[in-house]
Amino acid sequence: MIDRITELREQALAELRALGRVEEIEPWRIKYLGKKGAVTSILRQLGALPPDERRAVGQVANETKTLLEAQLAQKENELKEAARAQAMERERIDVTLPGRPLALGQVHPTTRVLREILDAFVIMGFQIVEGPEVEWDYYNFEALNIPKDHPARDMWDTFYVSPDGRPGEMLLRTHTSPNQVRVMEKTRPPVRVVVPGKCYRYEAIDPSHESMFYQVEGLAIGTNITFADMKGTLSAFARMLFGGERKVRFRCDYFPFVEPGVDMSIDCYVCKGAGCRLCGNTGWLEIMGAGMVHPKELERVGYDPAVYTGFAFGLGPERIAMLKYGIDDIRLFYSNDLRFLQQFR
Ligand code: FA5
Repeated sequence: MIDRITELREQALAELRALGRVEEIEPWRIKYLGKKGAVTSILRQLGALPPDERRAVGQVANETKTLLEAQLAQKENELKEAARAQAMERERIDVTLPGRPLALGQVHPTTRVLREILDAFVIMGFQIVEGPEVEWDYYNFEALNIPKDHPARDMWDTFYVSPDGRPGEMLLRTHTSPNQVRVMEKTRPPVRVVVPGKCYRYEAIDPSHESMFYQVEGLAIGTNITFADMKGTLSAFARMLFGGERKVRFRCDYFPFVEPGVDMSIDCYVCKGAGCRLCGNTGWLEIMGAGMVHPKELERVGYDPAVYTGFAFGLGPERIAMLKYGIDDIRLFYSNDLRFLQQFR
């Protein structure tokens, strides 16, 4: 019997030594020390032995049990420690490795120029306000002296939305000019505002025309505001954006909501007016439409045209950006080509 126990002990110890993972411990314990384990069943059989043999066998069996329990505890600790060390090794961080560079975004060229434009007018005392992109026909056309049959509607054709019961009366605004009316309806003079925002047109898209583009509208109303004030303000703006030596030119133009109306150009800063590719050999670059606010528009919002006068202007930031950065195709702005966008850091 004692030989059997000794053999069993050696077998159990050999198997225990061979264990390599914490999860293998429990099956081993059940096999030898569990309720129905090999050592436990020997201890159970002790009662059936003759008394003199029972003492000697009992001592060996109990010693074996104690030894195996102690060895089990030690092995369990060793395996747990090894598992912890392995986990640490797996999760080790090499703090000397160089970091992965983060991809930094940058401001879109339109936003960049938009900010420059707005800054220039804010310096001159204008406030920035915004208006809706989805607009009533009334504000986009009617209130700007463009009734339903007016030919100007052809050059400002747009996308219509049809709210219930009012088809054809709501549209995507074709310019920021509706905000002249919206601002005047809400405030009393003096008014000095610039209104940036997106505009939409049913456009044959080409290198200088998009169907979605930005505009900045400007409006100044007060007493004694003259055409000379408009020229002075817009010239100062052009020089802030394009350099102090810029010459400016105002030519007659027609917009139904101003009288007189003008288009404003700067002398071409590439050829200094001599004529080149950028200015189409004219020596001039057109940058905005402007004019003195039409008395009928003032009357419509309850401003007395005998007391109040003012000027308005509208310009396209993409076109300004094209001039500033030598961009030859407006379609590049919104085609999401990173090779283009990443040049504006
Ligand atoms: C207007 O939209 C007038 N509301 C401007 C104005 C305001 C005149 C106040 C007088 C007083 P125009 O259609 O010319 O005018 O557009 C003004 C500017 O918007 C253009 O000079 C151009 O820079 C930009 N623009 C117009 N159409 C497009 C287009 N399809 N794509 C890109 N930019 C455009």
